[in-house]
Amino acid sequence: MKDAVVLNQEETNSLITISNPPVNALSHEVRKGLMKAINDSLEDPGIETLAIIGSGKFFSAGADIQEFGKPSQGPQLPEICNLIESSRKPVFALINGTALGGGLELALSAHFRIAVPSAKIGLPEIHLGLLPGSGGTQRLPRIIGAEKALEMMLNGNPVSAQVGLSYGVIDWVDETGDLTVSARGIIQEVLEEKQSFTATRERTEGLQDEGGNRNAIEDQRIVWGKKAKGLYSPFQIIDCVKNALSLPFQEGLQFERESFNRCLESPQRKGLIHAFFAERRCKKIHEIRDAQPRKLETLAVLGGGTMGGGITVAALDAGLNVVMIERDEASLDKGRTNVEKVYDRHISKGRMSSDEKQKILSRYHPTTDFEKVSSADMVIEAVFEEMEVKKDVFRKLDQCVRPGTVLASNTSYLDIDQIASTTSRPQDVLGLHFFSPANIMKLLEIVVPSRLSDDALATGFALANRMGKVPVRAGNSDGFIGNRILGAYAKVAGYMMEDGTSPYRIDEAVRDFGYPIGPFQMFDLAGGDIGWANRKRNAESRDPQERYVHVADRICERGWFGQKTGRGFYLYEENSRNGFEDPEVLAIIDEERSKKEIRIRDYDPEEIIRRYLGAMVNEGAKVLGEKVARCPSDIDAVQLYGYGFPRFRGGPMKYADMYGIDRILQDIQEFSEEDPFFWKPSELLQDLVSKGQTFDDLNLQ
Ligand code: 3H9
Repeated sequence: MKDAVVLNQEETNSLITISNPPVNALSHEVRKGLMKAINDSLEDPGIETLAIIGSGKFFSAGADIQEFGKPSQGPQLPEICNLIESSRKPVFALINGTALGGGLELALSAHFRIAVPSAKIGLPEIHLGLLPGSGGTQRLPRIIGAEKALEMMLNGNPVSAQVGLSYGVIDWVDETGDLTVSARGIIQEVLEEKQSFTATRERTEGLQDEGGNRNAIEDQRIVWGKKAKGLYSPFQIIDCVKNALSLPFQEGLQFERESFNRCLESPQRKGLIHAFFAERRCKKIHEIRDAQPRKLETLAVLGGGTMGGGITVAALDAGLNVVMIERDEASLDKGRTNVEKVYDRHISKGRMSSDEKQKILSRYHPTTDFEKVSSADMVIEAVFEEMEVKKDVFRKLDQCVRPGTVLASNTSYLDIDQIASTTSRPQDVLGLHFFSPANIMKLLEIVVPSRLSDDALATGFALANRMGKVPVRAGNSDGFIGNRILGAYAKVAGYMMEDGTSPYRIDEAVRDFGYPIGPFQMFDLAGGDIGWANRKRNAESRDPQERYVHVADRICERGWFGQKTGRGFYLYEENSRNGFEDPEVLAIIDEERSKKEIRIRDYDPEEIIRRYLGAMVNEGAKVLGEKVARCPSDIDAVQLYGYGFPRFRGGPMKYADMYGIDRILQDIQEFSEEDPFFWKPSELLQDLVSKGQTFDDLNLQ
């Protein structure tokens, strides 16, 4: 095994290289190596200076987040940072690329920082439910003041080397193209001029503007008071920075350590780190490991409606040529408008110039000529969600496209095998379920019918990658992963409403759990007519044992389809998305309850969540048992990126593990006494409980 830290003596300088691909995470091996290399260099009388650099494109992406939650092994990063800072020999951080989290904290404890122009520096711990825990909350404000330090820690986004230079975090940006050579010059100058160097803990530039610092703390408290939505670590960060301004360094450091440990133990940290790995795991698809994606330069999109327009923008933004095909000029005009208005909005917000828009649109080719599909490497059909309509389109495509063209259906529910069977090339046909607005929503379900070839599947994943989507492999089952699970918890929301709980209280409980909106707000946003049409379509095949709530139908019968008609479960003022409670809706619900002589039960928020999540997890386990999803964390990724599940809870399957899957099963068994048809416990869930396992045990490594 190669050493994780390599020490090279260059005349009187020790060059210490972190070499832990792919991102130089500060694992136990790296920490051990750093400690030894630094101590050796400090003890060596022939060494006058130390320089720390990363191998490859990263300085370091910070602590090894795989280690969190496992027993920790020394030396710890704070010790290493303290050792660097207290060195009598000047230490230089040579930031050769991205420096994040503990990586930047390592650099902050050095006496000088030299960065390449492409370097990015940041403190993203907040995204993992953590705070910079190696002195970052204490050192950074001493250099750049509370306002900018809080900005970096609370938005968690990295800044460029130039911005770092303007803040004073970076001392030099190397423009020569050879960081180690120019560093040698700088190190020499520091030595020759016998420049004094100050430990970061002794620096005071950032502490001068006491009033400004105090205001920054108070401002952020107000901002996060409004937007935290249950998040824990932002307030811990603010407290740490406040203490950096008022406490002696050692005490501030101690406070930071205790706060960091609290965050580390919190369920939010567990949920957020699970989400981080879930997002990456879903891209590792065993069956296409050796497959080559097909060529993908030109995409044809059939349909210029909301979905077709969004997909077109996503593809243009990914650098592809897009042929948009509509059946007549009027529809094509609407398609054009759907695409252009996205870029016009960017222009009006100052995010894009007209020239940039024109440049992007030069790759956009709207047409009514269906034959133009022959120029495409891939076709995505986004026409009306109706099996016969889709089948017709695929029959036509089969006649017109070149051999090897990948054919995708953007459908939310329909059977892709049936669609594929209308062509002579089922190996080229797959499902791509985009979420609206398709240019913004990150989730893409990639639906795999039985005869799909590996390279066509690899092309689907390659498209997702170019578009910056989170792709989740889904089996070909009604509603795939996401809409199938949605079907279950939407039903339970309806049951609770009919049982006696106001839809507005249900929405409130779901929001308090961490969702941006509740289920009834979501129905109004999506448009009640779509679900209504679906229910009517499925009416005949519905099992008579299934409980059916008529309230949504009664609302739709009045033409109240949600936001777009100004009325649904909520009442909307003109051009407003904020709905008000509607007494007439409550009256409709009451009437339905009386018809069925329902014994009224007003569930409290805890009970609402028990039922809502119970239904979600049970259906998730069924989806898993039927192999529609590969592993539990794929289901989590779907819910996180497509349905607004609160990220800090990690996703429904992670939530179930943390809540206890035995408790989930008990809940389901309790509810099944009222409605055994709906609350049938998943076999897989029962199996896991009986074996004492968790969903996490089923996650692919
Ligand atoms: C911290 O530092 C705490 C300290 O304040 C206090 C400590 C006491 N550890 O994303 P990619 C893996 S908290 C372990 O696909 P990209 C990742 O899983 C940490 N592994 O590439 C993937 O593995 P695989 C603060 C990590 O180029 C591979 O590297 N730091 C870590 O699109 C490539 O990743 C952060 O929060 C890690 N820290 O993006 C940074 N980072 O190939 C989190 C990555 O097996 N990381 N991996 O799937 C990121 O934001 C992005 O990964 C990064 C690279 C921008 C670095």
